[in-house]
This record gives sequence, C-alpha cells and structure tokens, in this order.
Amino acid sequence: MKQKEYILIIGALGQIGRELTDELRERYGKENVLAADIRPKEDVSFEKHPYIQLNVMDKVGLENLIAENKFTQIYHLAAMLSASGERNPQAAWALNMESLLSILDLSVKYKVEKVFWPSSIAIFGPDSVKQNCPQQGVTEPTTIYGISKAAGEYWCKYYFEKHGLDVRSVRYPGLISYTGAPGGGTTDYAVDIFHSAVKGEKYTCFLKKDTALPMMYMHDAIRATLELMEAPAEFLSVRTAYNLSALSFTPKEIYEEIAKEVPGFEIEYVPDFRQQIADSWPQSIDDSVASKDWGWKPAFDLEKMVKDMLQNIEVYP
Ligand code: AKB
Repeated sequence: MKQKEYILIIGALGQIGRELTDELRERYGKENVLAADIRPKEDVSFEKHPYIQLNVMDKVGLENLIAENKFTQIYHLAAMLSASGERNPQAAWALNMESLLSILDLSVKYKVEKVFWPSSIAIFGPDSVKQNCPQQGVTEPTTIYGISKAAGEYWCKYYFEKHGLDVRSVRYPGLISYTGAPGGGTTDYAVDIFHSAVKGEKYTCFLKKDTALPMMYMHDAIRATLELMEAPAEFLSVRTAYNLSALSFTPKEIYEEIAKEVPGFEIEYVPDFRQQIADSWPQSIDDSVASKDWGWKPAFDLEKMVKDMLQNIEVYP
C-alpha cells in the first residue's frame, strides 16, 4: 500500500465517485481518502466513511476544507451531465465551471500536488469526425455540458502552463456500471437497460436502435483514471484531456447481447430530445495518444461487460 497521500474526492456518491473512492481506498488506505458529496452525513452508509458533506458551490466551505487539510490529490467529479444540463443550462454552466475554477485556484493556493477533473466525449459536436474521432480536431459542442467541458479543458491546460498545477483529465465516453444509477446523461440508457432486463420488464429506449456511441465499462474507466494519475508527468503530452476508448455499440447491439443471457427480454424505441444530443457526438474514438503516452488499453468488450453486469447488478431501489 502506498503511503503519504491524502486524497479528497468531490462527488464521491456519483456514478464514478462510488467506485473510484473504493479503488483509491484499496490503494492508499481508507483513512487517507476523504469522500465528499452534497448529501448529509447521516444519510450516508457507514462503509462510505470517512465522509464529509460538501456543497462544492460553497466557496468558503470549500476553501476551509482545503485549507485545513493537507490534501495531496483532489478528484473533482461533481457536474451536471448532458441531458440534465439541457433542462437547466444556467445551473449546469454555474456548477460545471465555477466549481472547477474554485478547485483549480485553491489547489494552487494550498499546493495540492495533483488534480483530476473529468472531461467527456461531449466536447465533440456535429462537425467532429464520426468514426475514430482524433485527439485533436473540430470540437464545437452543442450542449451546455459539452461547452462547459471544452472550456474546462482549456482552463486545466492554462493552470498547468501558468501555475504549474499538475491537473490531469480524460474524455470519458458513456460509462456503464452496476453500483447504482447514473444521473442525467444521454448514455444512461446503456445502464437503465440492464435494470429492466433483470426485473423482467420491457425496456423503453430513448434513443433510436441504430445510434452508435462510444462507451466504456466502469472497471476500465477507473483503471484508466488511476493509470493516468499515476503516470510520470513527463510522459504526458496532453494537458487538455485525453481521448479514451473501449467500446462502440448501438441500443440494438447491447439489447441483443443482453437478450442472449435473458431470454424473452423485450425492447421498444421511443426517441426523445436526447436523440439529437447523441447524434451530435462521435460514434467511436481514437485513443492512440493515451495508448502511446501512458499505455492505455481497455479490457472489456461488449460480451464480457454484459456478462459481468448481469452477474453483479444491484437493482435500483
Ligand atoms: C452523458 O451522457 O452526458 C455522459 C457523458 C458522455 O459525458 N455520460
């Protein structure tokens, strides 16, 4: 077990935070990883402790927390995703941008050694390359979430260049995990579909059956995050955010894979406003720069992921 790190995870109860907190605690020890989220401490089960209630928009509270603790690393995961962001653009912009700027500023002020902040494939837009979308090229996002992630990437690079802050980032694709619900994304269907399958219900998909999107199993996403954070700084040529790739599939393809394991499972397609968001994103991603710089390689294909999900899924309450 590695020593001498003290890590803060903001957004520790979210889709990524839940699993990242567990994995960081495995590596660095439970007491060296402080989980923070907006929910009151009393509502959070004991195995999530040490835990602190934190509203990341409370600048005074955030500064006090960082000033009083000598964090060596901060993972800032709190954000409003693509679909929720379109329902409330001003709030999405405020949360996604103001909180990032606070973290960057406070990390410089209190000498935090490393910061992780997630970007997303949502930085790409309708004019980006659709297949094997490269690390660099046209982005032009059309959602507030995507615009905030694109701007955030440049802020991270700016803080690295102007202040020497070691901030690292990846552009996550849609993430699939079994520990609970994602929240407000366009790729959430790829998690929801499993819950319908295990409950024996027909699934109503909010995207068309042939909408291919880049996706990744959470085990791969967590490993990618930690591999990037542990890579020697001199290996990293990208200080915006790394393209990251694992899978690309359509609703029909994942449905068929699940139906092999759950005979009789049914689906219907009723696209809503999220279809337009999905259509604006690339279908697959070129992550060769991440492979070259820090050896990134995914482990889960669609079949392996579906089997693992069905074995482990905890059905939504
Ligand atoms: C979303 O769908 O908004 C997210 C993402 C691709 O960043 N899962």
